[in-house]
Amino acid sequence: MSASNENEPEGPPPSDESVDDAIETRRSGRRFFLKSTTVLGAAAIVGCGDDASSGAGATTTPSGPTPAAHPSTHIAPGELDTYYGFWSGGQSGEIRILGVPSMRELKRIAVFNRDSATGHGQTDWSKQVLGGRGAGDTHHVHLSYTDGTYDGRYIFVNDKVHGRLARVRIDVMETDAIVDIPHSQGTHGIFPQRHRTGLVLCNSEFRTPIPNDGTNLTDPSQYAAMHTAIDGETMEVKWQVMVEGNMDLCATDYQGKYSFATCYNSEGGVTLEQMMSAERDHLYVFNLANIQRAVDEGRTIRVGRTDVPVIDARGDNSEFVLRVPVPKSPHGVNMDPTGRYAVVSGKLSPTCSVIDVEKLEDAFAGRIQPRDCVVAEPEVGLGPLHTAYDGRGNAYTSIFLDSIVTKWNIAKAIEAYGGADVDPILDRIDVHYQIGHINASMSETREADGKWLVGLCKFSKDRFLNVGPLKPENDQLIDISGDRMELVHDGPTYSEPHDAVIVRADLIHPTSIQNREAARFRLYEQWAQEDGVDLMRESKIIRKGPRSVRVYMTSRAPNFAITEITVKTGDEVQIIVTNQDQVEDLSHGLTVSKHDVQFIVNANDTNSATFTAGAPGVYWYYCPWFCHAMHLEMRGRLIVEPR
Ligand code: K7E
Ligand code: CUA
Repeated sequence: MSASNENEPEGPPPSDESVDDAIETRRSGRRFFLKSTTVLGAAAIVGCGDDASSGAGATTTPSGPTPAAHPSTHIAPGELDTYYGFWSGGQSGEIRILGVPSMRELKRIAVFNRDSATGHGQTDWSKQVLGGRGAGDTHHVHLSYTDGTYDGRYIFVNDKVHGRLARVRIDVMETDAIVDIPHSQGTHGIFPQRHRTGLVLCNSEFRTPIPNDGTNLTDPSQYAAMHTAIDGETMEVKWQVMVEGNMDLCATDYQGKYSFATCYNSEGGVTLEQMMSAERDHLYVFNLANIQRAVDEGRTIRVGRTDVPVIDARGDNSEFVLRVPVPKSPHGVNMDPTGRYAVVSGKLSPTCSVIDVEKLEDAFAGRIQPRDCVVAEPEVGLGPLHTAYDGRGNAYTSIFLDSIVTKWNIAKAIEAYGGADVDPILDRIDVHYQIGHINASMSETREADGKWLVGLCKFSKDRFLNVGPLKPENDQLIDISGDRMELVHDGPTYSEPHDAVIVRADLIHPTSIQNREAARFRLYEQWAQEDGVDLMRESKIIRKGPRSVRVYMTSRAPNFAITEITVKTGDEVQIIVTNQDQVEDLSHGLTVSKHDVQFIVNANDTNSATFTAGAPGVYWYYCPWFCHAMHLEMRGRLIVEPR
């Protein structure tokens, strides 16, 4: 926390206006739905644009300074942000790194996408892990933990398109492993364990026939979904628990005893009407010790052609899964920093449900009813989705339909649920517009520090220059260090960043040049050993067969060690480039004209791609990254002879 002290906001002058008055001001300025029991259907979403005309910026900060002048977000040229923000890149299939509080985008990490700049999706290694697939949809980015806080080792992220989990190494900020999750469609919520780098739990959002091999095509009552455990160290699928309902968001506790999944379709419906029909759905609580014991004892089934042990936990509560009834179509589940409370957001109910984790043991033992684990259910607004924390006992819930963030106090909510006459709602602020995820600095750790909150708004409408039918999303930064929330920055972003985590900068320590520890280096070393080549020093053209050529080539600014490569048309050509430069920020790369080959080779790095030599002719290959005054001259000729 000391890392951000120099950035302590001076804050606005205290207002005479009480918080209640301020809330009233905001209510009068716009539609206020809180006490309404009407639950809007999905169609209502499109009707929410009228907020724009209410001059929301003015009504939400009646006494605050203008955002541009707010001292706390300004990072002067040459100064560094105090937090890393790790953003999911949504349908781009990538991860983005932002500096917080400046909200400057620092980097994109290609994960499930093909990236023309780095060559991810086109280099030999990335093609292998991606299996030829270039579509990805990342929603949830979470870092590995030790003892309840980030340990700076890995980033985990889901892919909803193909049902995958990827891991990024933080030391070099590159994708390290991608795992296909068996029997899973729409892998959505994921969460790593927080006591150590143990399991990463992954939810299937879609129910499917299991196995989905064509034997059941017409009977949805037999569909099921999987809660899957992947070992965060080995990236192996350890076990799966099969449940009847679909699963949305995921969370873990701080002790390593439980994982959680919201289930919005307890009806088992396949149409919108069917999925929305029940008043109550569930929070699934998975008992990890009981599951592991059953796996160890072989009380599992095999499904389809995989070796993964599966526990069939469909139907009633059991030692494996407890179903805590919560209203209605719940979405987010977020554990508070004390580790005591899991907050489930109602989505189609204006409430959040607070689950006391300490009561779960009694519920699993049948001493209390599952519903008795709910200790508060505050009304927070219409369409609550996700909740973040400030480490001071307060929760911040994103309210999609109302386009607000509601700040509420957990202890007061519990008192109110017990009958006391207290209002747990502390503050509300307009956001622009239709907020999805929300996260606060260190909110998903024991070290939640209550400085910054980001609200990831799905629509920006009028907040930025019009750039056509697809407008940016709006990632808004809110100062939560005081009693009142202050909106301090609008951050346009591309392609739906569903979720983000904000991590103290002192916890993240990437290298400046490649350390050659990632899994892909074993591949290059294996090839070099086969060919008797010293990867770091030697350059060599080797004909491997009648139709295949392998090239080892080093680079050092501004030269490739080989400037002429002669092959025959139709040859399969593999070029392995090793960058001998050990200079920070000095990247080279390789582009082969007209052959769809382009990849980066960072300082002290190796990378490779394989392609088929085209029609006879001369093709320049060149370094695509500006590396030297003679960068444009850093090139050579691929000479393709007729066969
Ligand atoms: Cu709420 Cu995919 Cu986390 Cu989007 S999910 S908002
Ligand atoms: Cu090397 Cu440009």
